[in-house]
Amino acid sequence: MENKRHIPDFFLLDDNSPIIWERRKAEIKELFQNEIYGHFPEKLTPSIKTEEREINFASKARWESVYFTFENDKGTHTVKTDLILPRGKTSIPVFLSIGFSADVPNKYLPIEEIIDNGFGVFHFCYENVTKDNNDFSDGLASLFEGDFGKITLWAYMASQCMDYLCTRDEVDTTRVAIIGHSRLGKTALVASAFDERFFLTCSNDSGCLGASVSRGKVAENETIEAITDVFPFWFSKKFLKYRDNVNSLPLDQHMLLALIAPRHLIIGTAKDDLWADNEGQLLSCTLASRAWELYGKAGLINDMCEPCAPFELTKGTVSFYEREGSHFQSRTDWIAYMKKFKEILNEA
Ligand code: GTR
Repeated sequence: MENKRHIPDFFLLDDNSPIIWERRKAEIKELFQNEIYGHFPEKLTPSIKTEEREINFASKARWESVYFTFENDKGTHTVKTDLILPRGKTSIPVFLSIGFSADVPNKYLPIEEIIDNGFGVFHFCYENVTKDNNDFSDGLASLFEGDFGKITLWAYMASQCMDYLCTRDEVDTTRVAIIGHSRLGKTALVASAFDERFFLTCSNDSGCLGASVSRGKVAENETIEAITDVFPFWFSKKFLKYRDNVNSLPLDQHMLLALIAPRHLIIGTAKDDLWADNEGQLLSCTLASRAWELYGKAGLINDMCEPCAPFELTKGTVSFYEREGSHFQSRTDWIAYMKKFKEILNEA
């Protein structure tokens, strides 16, 4: 796909050596934290309590609520999460789901279907971490000082969940997929960019400041100005200086995707979701693919059409797809993600 939006070359590599790329990656992580999302707070070690739930999906699964209690000299905060694992299985690949609802299942999370496909689910509701508003005295935010946005805190929790999964013998911790929709699709990307333990990243309809490039938006697309009008607290305070000056950003969103290389990445989009700028998300995948090539892998292979046929994920380690319909994390999306996850597992 042609770089019609003239996105500058933020890779800035003298040559294609992986060592130079690793060094540049560290700089890019700094830039994302300094300029857009804010800094990840210090890592706390939570105390964990688990509670077995009676409902067990027709005895096919074990459901435990897992409570993470974080504590430091500023206070304490507990986050409830839910772990549902197919019963009697070992080496279970798991979806770590960052969700809008604490309910299990919920409209975005068809637990039984996921279990039936052989996957476990570890789920947390983002507002159990910290509320989706400007109040930084709430939840986990109250334990830390510094300039971080709420997306960073939700991503911080995802890493904590990964730590916990590593303590579970039934889980294949080398096969954990992180998934989120919309603002939580942005969060899934940030979490995976900063935590290389995620094997697969499924970012659903993430759009502006998620998978889509920030430059070259048209009237129907969400811009930095529009998003920071309503959700300034998702980002660092420093980010506001780019509101009407997108071209001065020292990077663009494809570099966030590039940080996920050489791992598996799926960018899911919905045809009617003009706000999310699907062309900008496809361009992002195209430009980011250079990072996969640095590891000797194909990133996006888009040999179908642009965008690809509905319900078909493109081949390659970076998969893009555009389904019919509007902004939603639908069963159609889940089916596509699970199919791809299985394909990857079978290749290994
Ligand atoms: C919109 C926001 C989008 C997207 C969405 C959501 O209003 O502007 O960037 O994240 O919310 O999270 O539902």
